[in-house]
Amino acid sequence: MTERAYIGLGSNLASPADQLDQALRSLATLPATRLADVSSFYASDPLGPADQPRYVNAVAALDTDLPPIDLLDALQAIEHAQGRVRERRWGARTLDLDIILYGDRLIDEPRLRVPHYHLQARAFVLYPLADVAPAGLRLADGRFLSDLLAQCPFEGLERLEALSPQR
Ligand code: ROI
Repeated sequence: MTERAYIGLGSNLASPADQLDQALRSLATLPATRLADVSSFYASDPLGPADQPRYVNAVAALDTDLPPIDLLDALQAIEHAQGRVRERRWGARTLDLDIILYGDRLIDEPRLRVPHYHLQARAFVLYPLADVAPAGLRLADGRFLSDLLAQCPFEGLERLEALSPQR
């Protein structure tokens, strides 16, 4: 069955916006998957150690027949193909691809937790997600995206008009 999955993209090394563009091209060629929509790109202050560059973040909407773990494997392959390095926990990285939501499933497995952990505290996930999610989106755990947005200020975030994909 085809499911709508939302993927968070983040980078703060090696030309972050280019990393996201490359990742989006790869997402568009995943098997059994259609890249349905892409949010604006946002510059964001780092969560974690402050002595690292600002991030560029976005969210992509996929319509996919890949089961969640297969999708996770595919995302990790893209991260590795783009030479992902991560210097330390919560430190700088070339590319992060996270499954934020997968249909209306709740997943709690060692490798994968959906909805994504700490979603509610991360403006750099919530605001791009709101760009591509339907109005009134309700998460599998019952929370409404609109409520999470209302409780998470648009802080340290900057929409990158010029770099964002044409929508
Ligand atoms: N901070 C921001 N702003 N954006 C991210 O994508 C991001 N990813 C991370 C940590 C290190 C937690 N901080 C981040 O993994």
